[in-house]
Amino acid sequence: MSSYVDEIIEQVIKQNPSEPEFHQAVREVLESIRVVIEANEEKFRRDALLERLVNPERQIKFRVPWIDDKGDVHVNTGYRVQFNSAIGPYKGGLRLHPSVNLGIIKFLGFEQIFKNSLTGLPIGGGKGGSDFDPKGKSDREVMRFCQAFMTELCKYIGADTDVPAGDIGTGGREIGYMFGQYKKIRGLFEGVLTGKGLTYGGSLARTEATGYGLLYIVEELFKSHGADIADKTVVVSGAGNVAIYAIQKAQQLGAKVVTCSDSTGWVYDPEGIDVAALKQIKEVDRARLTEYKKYRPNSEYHEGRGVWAVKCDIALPCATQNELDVEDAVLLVENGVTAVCEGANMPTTEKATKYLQDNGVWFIPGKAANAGGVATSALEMSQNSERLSWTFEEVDAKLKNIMVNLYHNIDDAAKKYGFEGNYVVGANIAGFEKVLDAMNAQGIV
Ligand code: NDP
Ligand code: 2IT
Repeated sequence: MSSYVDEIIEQVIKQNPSEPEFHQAVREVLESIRVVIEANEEKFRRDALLERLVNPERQIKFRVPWIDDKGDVHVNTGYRVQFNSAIGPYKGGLRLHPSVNLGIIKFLGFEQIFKNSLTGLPIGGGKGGSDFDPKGKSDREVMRFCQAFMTELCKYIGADTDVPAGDIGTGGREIGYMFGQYKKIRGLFEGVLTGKGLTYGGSLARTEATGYGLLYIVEELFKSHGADIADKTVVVSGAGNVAIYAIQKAQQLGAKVVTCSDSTGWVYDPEGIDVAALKQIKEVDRARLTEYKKYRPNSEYHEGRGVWAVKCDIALPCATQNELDVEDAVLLVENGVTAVCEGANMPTTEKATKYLQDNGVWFIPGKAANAGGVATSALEMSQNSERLSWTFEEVDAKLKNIMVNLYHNIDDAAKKYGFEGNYVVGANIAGFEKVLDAMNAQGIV
C-alpha cells in the first residue's frame, strides 16, 4: 500500500486543479508531519484525518457589486474560506488584491490553521478577501466596496464564529468601513473584526504586532545560538504594514535595515531606512517608493525586484507569496546570510527553502515568524470580550512572550522528532499536534 501522505497530496492536486499555491502549502505541511502520520497511519486512515484536514469546513464565494465615482457599476468576487474550527472560531485576514482567487485564499486559510495553533491561543483557521484592487481608487470607492463586501459577508461571521482582520490591501481604513457596515446591518457592536481603530474597540500594538513579533522571534533565534542582532545588516522586502514595523523594531534593536520594496521597485538606503519617511509615503500619501529619494537624497531607487542581491546577515521577506526564489537564495548564501525569517505568508519557494536549509541558513517559516499579528488579534478579541483595553506595554509584553515561547516550542518539536534546527518541520508538527488532539476529541465532524 502506498503512503497515506503521498495519496493525500496526490488527491489534493487532482481535486483542486489550478490552485498551485494551495498544493504548495499542503505539500509543505504534510511532508513535515510525515513522521507523525506514519507512526499512526492505520488510525489516521480509518478516521480520514488528512482528508478532513485538507478540505475546508466551508468555503463561501459571493458577488460584490459596487458603484464607482462616475456612477459605473463593477462586480468583484468575494471569498471567505472557513477552514478549521477545531481549536476556536475561524480567524484570519481579508486580502484585497487583483491576484486573489480561491486557491490563494485556500493556501492562506490552510497556513492559518497551524499558525493560529502555534500562538497558543484559542483560534481556528480561516481567510478571505476579494480580487478588488484598492490601488488608484478614491476613498469613497473603497468605502462603497467595503460596504458591499460586508453586506454579504456579515451573514457568515460573528464574534464567536468567525473573526476576520487585515491582510494585503486591507488596513485600518478598510476594517473601519467594514465594521461600520456590519454594525449597521446586524445591529451588534461586537468584536467581529480585529485591527479596528483605537476609538471603537481596537487594541494598542495590533498595528505594529506582525512586524514587531517577527523581530522578537529573530532576536530569540539569535540569542539561542549565542548571537545578537545588534549591528547586523538586514534586508527587508515590502513596504506595507508588516515591513514598516519590522524595520522599526529591527532599528530599535540596533540592527541596520538597508532595503524595502513595493510592487514596482525597491530602495537601497546605505544609512538605514527612514521609517518616518516610509510611513508618510505608504500610510499617509498611499504613494510609490519613487518618492523616497525626495526624503533621502543619498538613497537609490531601482525599478523591478532586486533586494535579495544586497549583502546582508538577515533577510526578511515581508511582501507576498513566492517572492524569494532559488536564484535569490543562491545570492543570499553567496553573500553570507545567517538567517531568513518570513514576515509574509509563504514568500519563499519550495526550492529556495531547501537551498537555504541545505546551506545551514536559519530559516523560520511564516506560520511561526509572522504569528505575532494574529496572536495580537486574539488579544484584541479578549479585550473586546471583557470590554476593557490594555496598555501598549501590556499588549507588547504579551506579544513578546508569545513569540519567545513559540520559538522554543518549534525548536523543541524539531529536536524531539530528530530534525534539530529545521524550524519548518518544528512549526508544522507543533502546530498540527494541538489541532490533531482537538479534532480527535471532538469526533468525526
Ligand atoms: P500591505 O498591503 O500593507 O503591504 C504589502 C506590501 O507588499 C506592499 O508594499 C506591496 O506593494 C507589496 N506587494 C504586495 N503584493 C505584491 C506583489 N504581488 N509583488 C510585489 N510586491 C507586492 O500588506 P501586509 O504588510 O499586511 O502583508 C504583507 C504580507 O504579510 C502578506 O503575505 C500577508 O499575508 C502577510 N501577513 C500580514 C499580517 C498582518 O497582520 N497584516 C499578519 C501575518 C502575515 P505596494 O505598496 O505597491 O502595494
Ligand atoms: O496572515 C495573517 O496571519 C494575517 N493576515 C492576520 C490575521 C488576523 O486575524 O489578525
